[in-house]
Amino acid sequence: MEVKNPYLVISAPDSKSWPDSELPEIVMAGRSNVGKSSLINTITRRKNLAYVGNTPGKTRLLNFFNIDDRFMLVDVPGYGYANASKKMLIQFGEMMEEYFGERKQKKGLLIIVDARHKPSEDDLTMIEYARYHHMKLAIIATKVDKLKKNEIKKCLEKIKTTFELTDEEPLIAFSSEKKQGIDRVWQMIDEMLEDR
Ligand SMILES: Nc1nc2c(ncn2[C@@H]2O[C@H](COP(=O)(O)OP(=O)(O)O)[C@@H](O)[C@H]2O)c(=O)[nH]1
Ligand SMILES: [Mg+2]
Repeated sequence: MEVKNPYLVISAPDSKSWPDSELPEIVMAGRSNVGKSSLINTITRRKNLAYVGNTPGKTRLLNFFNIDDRFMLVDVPGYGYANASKKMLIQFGEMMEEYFGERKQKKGLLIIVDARHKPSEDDLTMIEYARYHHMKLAIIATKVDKLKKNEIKKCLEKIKTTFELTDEEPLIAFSSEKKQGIDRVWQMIDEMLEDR
């Protein structure tokens, strides 16, 4: 997949600002610092489409990227950083409940995890949203370049069992550093967009 003209439509602070668009939407979520912005830049082959290394948790915004008028990539703010206030956690939960509950265009959820670590409670909450709303979903385990060859299989297995992934819920090994897994991510997005 070659992306020609991706652009940020809006960083939406609330549902009133969600784009007035019929395009199908693919949601990307993950802990802050997991490598989500890098992944967005890597699969679109842009350096700065998604800002890398921004202050974790500073923003509570849903970023809507228009990908060649084909679909919207919805970048969820990184969750799970240490000093999040209770109020922010509640706001985040409400925002996601509203999005998953109301947004008809949602087609699939990609949850980004660090290949080296066991998924967090927040990651598990995220996968439950998708299952509850019968969305297609996939897990992307990124930063696999940080693992030794003989560790990769074991780490992926741990992620699979923690999420209790079914055969319909793929796990994709990825590295922005090594540009690994790009084709599989696009394959997954295409499948999600073809659905219905
Ligand atoms: N080694 C390695 N580092 C990565 C990879 N992806 C992201 N990083 C680094 O992880 C940090 C956080 O990345 P970022 O994309 O900003 O994470 P975000 O907070 O999830 O958007 C940065 O220092 C990136 O350079 C990867 O695939 N491999
Ligand atoms: Mg980011």
